[in-house]
Amino acid sequence: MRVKVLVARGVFPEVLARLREHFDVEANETDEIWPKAELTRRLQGKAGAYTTGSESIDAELLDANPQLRAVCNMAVGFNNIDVDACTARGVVVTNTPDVLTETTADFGFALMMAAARRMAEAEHFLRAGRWTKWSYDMFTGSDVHGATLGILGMGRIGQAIARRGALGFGMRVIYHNRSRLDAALEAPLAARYVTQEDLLRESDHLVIVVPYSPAVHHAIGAADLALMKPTATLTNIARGGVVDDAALAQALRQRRIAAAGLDVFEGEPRVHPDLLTVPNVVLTPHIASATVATRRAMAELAADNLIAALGCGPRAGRPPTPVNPQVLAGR
Ligand code: 8YV
Repeated sequence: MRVKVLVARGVFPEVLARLREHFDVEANETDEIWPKAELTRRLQGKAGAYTTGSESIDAELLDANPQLRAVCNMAVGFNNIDVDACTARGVVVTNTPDVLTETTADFGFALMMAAARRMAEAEHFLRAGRWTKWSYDMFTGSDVHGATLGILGMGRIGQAIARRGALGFGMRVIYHNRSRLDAALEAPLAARYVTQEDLLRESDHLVIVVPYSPAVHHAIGAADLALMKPTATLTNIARGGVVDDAALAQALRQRRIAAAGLDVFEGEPRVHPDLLTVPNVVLTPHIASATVATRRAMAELAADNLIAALGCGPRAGRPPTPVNPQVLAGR
């Protein structure tokens, strides 16, 4: 009998076809997000789950599906998965690092620039037919080149954004991270490690790229925003919940900071209603990794992981990017 797997969301047909070479695949034909009870039910009898950030994999779901051996997420982030609960039950978890780093950094930089130069606000003004004349101070924003770029979360994507800022735009780079980078990584960017408080105080453009965990929930709240320069921008491409969206909307409305760029939201796809009515924020629907090439690479890597994690293909037993490799060692 063939091993059964569940593909929880829509994915490239070629990737589904490749999975079907190895497994009996139940695919989500409609791409609706299945409620937890339905996801739990559909996982019955499945050895593997191909998931995205929209599916929550917790202890209760795992206990209802003790046959599950692999959860392969088509995302670098895996805060939708209780990894400890998976590890305790011998379920290998995989993610899709590296393949999206440069694409996501491009988008983070673009969103930061759009916020600094007020692009969305200006575009809405033009589309609304309100552009009747040029004026010296129309949509004046702040410079990106030569400014201080602050990065919260200096992992792979954070470093890629820092490279763009330092090498392409002559920015001074400061960062805060759980741990300081090796000097060899800091040196080419002249990146300076600072406390989170100094990061907030000194940044002209703050970009948030820290992975979500309960420890960083509302890491940026009202008191933190109050430390920022009134001319500063804040860009969040990490996860909703790292920033207190209600506090951010208030800071934007009161012009306590100049502008923001947000690709991720608390409770997305819902967006805090106050963010929808403040003009000085650029809002995008969680698309930082969305180029055709990168989404393909992510989908293929998640498939490679699932195939290998379930003992098939050339890397049988050795998925390329496990999050909890200790599970594999114990098999
Ligand atoms: C995904 C992301 O598009 O990789 C991540 O962690 O946030 C995005 O690239 C999203 O999570 C869908 O799985």
